[in-house]
Amino acid sequence: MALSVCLFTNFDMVLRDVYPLTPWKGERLRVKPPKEVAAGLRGVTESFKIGLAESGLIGTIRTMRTVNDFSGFDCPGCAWPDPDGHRSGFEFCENGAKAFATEATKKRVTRSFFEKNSVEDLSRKSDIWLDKQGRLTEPMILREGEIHYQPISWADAFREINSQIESAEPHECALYTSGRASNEAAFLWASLARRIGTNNLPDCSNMCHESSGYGLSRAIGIGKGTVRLSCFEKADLVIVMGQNPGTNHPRMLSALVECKRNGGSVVSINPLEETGMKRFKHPQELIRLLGKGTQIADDHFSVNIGGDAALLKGVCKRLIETDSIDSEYIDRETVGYESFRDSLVDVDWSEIEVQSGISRTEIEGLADSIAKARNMIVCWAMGVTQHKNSVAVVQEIVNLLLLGGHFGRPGAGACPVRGHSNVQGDRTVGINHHVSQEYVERLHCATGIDSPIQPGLDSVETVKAMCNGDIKMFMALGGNFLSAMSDTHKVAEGLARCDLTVQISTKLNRSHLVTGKSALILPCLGRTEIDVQKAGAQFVSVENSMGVVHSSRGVLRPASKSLRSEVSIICGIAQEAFPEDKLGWGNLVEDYSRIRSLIEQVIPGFEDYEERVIKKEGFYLPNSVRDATSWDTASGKAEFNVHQLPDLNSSKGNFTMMTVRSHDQYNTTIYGMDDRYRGIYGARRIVMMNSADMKDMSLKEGSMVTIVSHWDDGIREAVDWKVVAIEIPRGNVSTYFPEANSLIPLGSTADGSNTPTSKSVRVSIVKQDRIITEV
Ligand SMILES: Nc1nc2c(c(=O)[nH]1)N[C@H]1C(S)=C(S)[C@@H](COP(=O)(O)OP(=O)(O)OC[C@H]3O[C@@H](n4cnc5c(=O)[nH]c(N)nc54)[C@H](O)[C@@H]3O)O[C@H]1N2
Ligand SMILES: Nc1nc2c(c(=O)[nH]1)N[C@H]1C(S)=C(S)[C@@H](COP(=O)(O)OP(=O)(O)OC[C@H]3O[C@@H](n4cnc5c(=O)[nH]c(N)nc54)[C@H](O)[C@@H]3O)O[C@H]1N2
Ligand SMILES: [Mo]
Repeated sequence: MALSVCLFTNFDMVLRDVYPLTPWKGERLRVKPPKEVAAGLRGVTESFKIGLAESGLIGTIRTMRTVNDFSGFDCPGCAWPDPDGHRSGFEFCENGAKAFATEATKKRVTRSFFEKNSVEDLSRKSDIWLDKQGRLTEPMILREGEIHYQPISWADAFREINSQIESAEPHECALYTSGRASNEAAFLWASLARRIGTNNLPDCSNMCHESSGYGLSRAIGIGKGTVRLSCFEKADLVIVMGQNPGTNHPRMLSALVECKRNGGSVVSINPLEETGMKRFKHPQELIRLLGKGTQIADDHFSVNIGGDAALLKGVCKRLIETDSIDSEYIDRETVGYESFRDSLVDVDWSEIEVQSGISRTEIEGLADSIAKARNMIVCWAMGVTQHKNSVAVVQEIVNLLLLGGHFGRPGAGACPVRGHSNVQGDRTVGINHHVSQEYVERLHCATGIDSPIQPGLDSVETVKAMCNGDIKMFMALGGNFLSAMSDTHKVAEGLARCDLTVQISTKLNRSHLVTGKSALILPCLGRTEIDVQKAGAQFVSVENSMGVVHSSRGVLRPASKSLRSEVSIICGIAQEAFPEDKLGWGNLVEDYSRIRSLIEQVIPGFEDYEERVIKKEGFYLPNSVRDATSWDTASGKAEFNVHQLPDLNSSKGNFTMMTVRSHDQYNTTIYGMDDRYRGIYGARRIVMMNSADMKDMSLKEGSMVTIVSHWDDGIREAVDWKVVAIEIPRGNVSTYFPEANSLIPLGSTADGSNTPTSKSVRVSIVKQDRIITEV
C-alpha cells in the first residue's frame, strides 16, 4: 500500500485533523565551513547563553554548579560517566548545559495556554516553538470530541486511567519508557505493567542500543559494556565507530584526550569526519581554551553507511593472516574460532572494498595498528546499532576484540556508549518486554505481583498492534514516542486508534498533539528539581554507561506546585487501580528508600543499595566479563559469531540515507536551527550529499529535492528538502532525526533486535520538478 501523501503542501498527511509532522515553512539555510575544533571558549559561552535565556543568571549559575556534583543532580544530557571516585561539580558540557537549562526554564505552559490554543493550533507550530513554551504545570485532559485540553485534578486523572485499565484486557495496554526515568520510577513502572498483567514495555532502548544488548549478551554473556572510565587512560588504542561524541557525548572527549596524553591513539570510523573527532579544547581547563586544542583522531576512515561489517571482516582477515592474534587467549576463553577463521577465507577483498568504501591497503594499515595495541577499546553508538545487520556488526566488534584477548583487563574492552542518562539503569531494574523466570519469582517474593512470563511488545511491535486496533491504552513515562519512532504517519495512525493515551512529561511535545480518543498530560518534576515527600527531600538513583549506580538530588524549586514526581504519579495510578495490594503502592512514595529496598530484593547486584548509593562515588554493578572474565553464554565461553556480509545491492533507490542529530537538539527536543560543527545554519529539512553526486544530478547547494524511501508495502515520500554539500562517501546521504522519520518504514528493522534502521534507509533523491506517485 502506498501512503496517501499530498505533495508540495506544507504538511505531508492530514490525520484526524492533526498534523503529525513538524511544519517546516520559513527555514533559511546558510552554509559555512565546518568547525575544526570542538568545545573551547565558544562551547562555554554557548552553554551560558542558553542558560541565561531560559533560566536567568542565578538559575544558570546554580544549576551549572550542581550538575554532577555529589550533592546535586545527575546531568540529564547523556550517560557518559563522571570521573571515577571523584564526582566533582562543574563537569558540564555545552549540550548538558542546554539539557538542564531548558528544564530549568522560567517559562510555563498553564491552563490558559491550552484555553487559547486548540490541539490543531498547536500542531501547526514547530517543535522548537512547542518546547520553548516552557514547563507543563498541571494535569490536563483532552476529552473525546474536544479540541482543547482542559484541567483535571490528579485524583480524577488517576480515575480515568483506572477505568481504562478495568475495561481493557492486560495485553491491550502498553507502557512506554524514555531513558531519563530514574531507577526508582522505572522499577515501579515495570512492576505496574506486570501488575496490570502485561510485559508490553516498549522503550527508547528498542530504538537505541537494543542491538548492542542483543549482540553482546549472546556473544559474551552480558549486554553491557566491559570497561571503566579509567580504562581510557590505559588504552593504547581507542576506536570510535559510528558515534559523534563532540555533539552527543562531549565529556567523552576528555577521556579520549587522557588516552592521547598517555601515549595512546584514537581512530574514528564514520562516513562523516565529525568535528569532535578532529580537535578538542577542554572547557574545564581554562588555560587550554586559548591554545590550538588537542588533536583527537590520529586516523579517520570514511566508511560507507552500513559498511562496517565489511571493514571489520577485512581487519580480522588481515590479523589472522599475519598471525597477530592471541592464540592462547582464544584457546582458553572462546569457542567458534575455527569456523570464524574459515569463514573469512571466503570473503573477497574486492567485496570488502566495495562495501566498506575503504581500500585494502588502508584496512590492512588499520589492522597493523590494532596488532600493535596491547589494550584496545572499541566505542560505538547509533552509527552501529541502527542498521538491518546491526547485531552482526556488534558481534563482529566482539570477534575483533576476542582475537586480541581484549576483555577482562584494564584498558581494554567493549564500550557501547549509551544515550539517555539512565537508559541503562531502566533496563537493569526491569524495563524489558522480555522477563526471565528468575525475575518473575523474585518480583513475586518481594511484591506479591504475578508477572506474566510470555514476552510483551517492543516499540515497533506496539505500533503494529496499535494500527491493528489491538492496543486500547498507551501510557508513556517521558519521551516523545510519536516523533522518536520510525514511520511517523503509522505511529500517528496507531496512537489515534487507542482509547486513551497518557503522557507523563516535563515539556510539551508532538506526542501530546496526536492522541487517542482521549488523552492525559501528567506533568512531572524534572531531575533538577527538589522532590519532597512525607519522609523529607528525596533523591533518586541512576546508572551510567559504565554500570556505576549513584544518587541524583534536585536542587531547584519545582516549576509548579501542582507537579508530582514520576514516582508519585506511578504510585497514584497504581494505588487507584490496585488499592488492595499488600505492597501498599501509596506508601512507597513517602520514602523512596522503600522502593530501593524492593529493587534490592528483585534485582541481583543491588545488595546494600541504600548504604552504597549514598556514597559519593556510588557503586559498580557486577559485570561478569570485566570483573571475572566469566562468560554467561550458552557454551560458558566467549563466542565467535559468523555472519555473512549483507546484500547491499538488493534494494531499490540510488542512495543510502542515515538520520543523525544536529549540534542543537536533544533527540526530539530541538533547541535551535544551527548545526554549528557541520557548518549548517538556519535549516533542518536538509539533505547532506557528496558534491560529486550533486553535480551528477545537477543539484546546487540549496536545491530542493523530494526523498522517496522504498519498502515492500510501498513508498514513503517527503518533499521540500534542501541540499547541502558535505564530505560523505558517494552514494550516501544524511538527514536529521526526527524530521526524516516519516521515511523510515515501520517494517525496516534490525535482525534480532528489531531496532528501526534509522541509519540505513534506501532512498531515491529526486530533483523537485517531478512528481512521484508510485514506484
Ligand atoms: N546533545 C545531545 N546529546 C545526546 C543526544 C542528543 O540528541 N543530543 N542523544 C542521546 C542519545 S539517546 C543517544 S542514543 C546518543 C546518540 O549518539 P550518537 O550515536 O553519536 O548520535 P547520532 O547523531 O545518531 O550519530 C551517529 C553517528 O554515526 C555515524 N554513522 C551513521 N551511520 C554509520 C555507519 O554505517 N557506520 C559508521 N561507522 N558510522 C555511522 C554518523 O555519521 C554519526 O556521526 O546521544 C545521546 N546524547
Ligand atoms: N530517525 C531516527 N530516529 C531515532 C533515532 C535516530 O538516531 N534516528 N534515535 C533513537 C534514540 S537513540 C532514542 S533514545 C529515541 C528517543 O526517544 P524518546 O526518549 O521518546 O524521546 P526524547 O526526545 O528524548 O523525549 C523528549 C521528551 O521527554 C520529556 N521529558 C524530558 N525530561 C523528562 C523527565 O525527566 N521526565 C519525564 N517524564 N519526561 C521528560 C519531555 O516532555 C520531552 O519533550 O529516539 C530514537 N529515534
Ligand atoms: Mo538513544
